[in-house]
Amino acid sequence: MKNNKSFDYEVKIGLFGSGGVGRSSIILKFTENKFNEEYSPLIDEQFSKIFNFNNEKITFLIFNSTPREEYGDYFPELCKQSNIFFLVYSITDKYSFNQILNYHYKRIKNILNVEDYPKILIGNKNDLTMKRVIKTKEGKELAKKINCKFIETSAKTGENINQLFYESFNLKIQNQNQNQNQNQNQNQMKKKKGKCLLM
Ligand SMILES: Nc1nc2c(ncn2[C@@H]2O[C@H](COP(=O)(O)OP(=O)(O)O)[C@@H](O)[C@H]2O)c(=O)[nH]1
Ligand SMILES: [Mg+2]
Repeated sequence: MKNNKSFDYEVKIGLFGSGGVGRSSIILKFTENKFNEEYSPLIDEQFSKIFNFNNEKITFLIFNSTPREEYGDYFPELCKQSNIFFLVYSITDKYSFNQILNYHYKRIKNILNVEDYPKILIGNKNDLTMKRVIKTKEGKELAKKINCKFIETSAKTGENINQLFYESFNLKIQNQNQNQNQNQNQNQMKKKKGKCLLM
């Protein structure tokens, strides 16, 4: 549903994943169409980008952080700021893949205190074919297990980067509609209950 602010839609995305999987690079590619070979593990990053899809103006607010002791734990704050969650691993790094289920997926769930939340599983560095250790099939299976879409990206070549953000917009709309339906159902239940009491 559209709102009355200066933008048509707003999608708030939080990126989660082990250090070095390419979260900053995905953001840089999407926001500036640039890629940097150097690794700079910056801490709190916030970006916004207005994007036009089919004449709809979408504002993406993007939050990124690596939880690190010395900078304090930004993870819970990041969860609360986000309404769409990107769970990112690198297809060249088994540890980062395992950490999605063992750490990121579960920790977000605990912080939000919900059964499920809107998320996309992302296997990044898809261009590094020779260094691949996580098969596409394994990514798909994990996505099924945690109930979300799966997409393989390359922040270097730009493969699937715009599609990823477009998917996040779709997910946001889906989620909004679901919440509205739930609210409507709850209101109808209340009305029905009210009627019963009058009889
Ligand atoms: N070949 C390749 N390298 C990538 C890709 N994404 C990130 N990198 C590199 O991996 C390193 C870590 O990326 P970065 O975005 O800083 O990771 P972050 O810690 O998750 O933010 C950097 O040297 C990037 O240049 C990718 O899709 N393909
Ligand atoms: Mg980074």
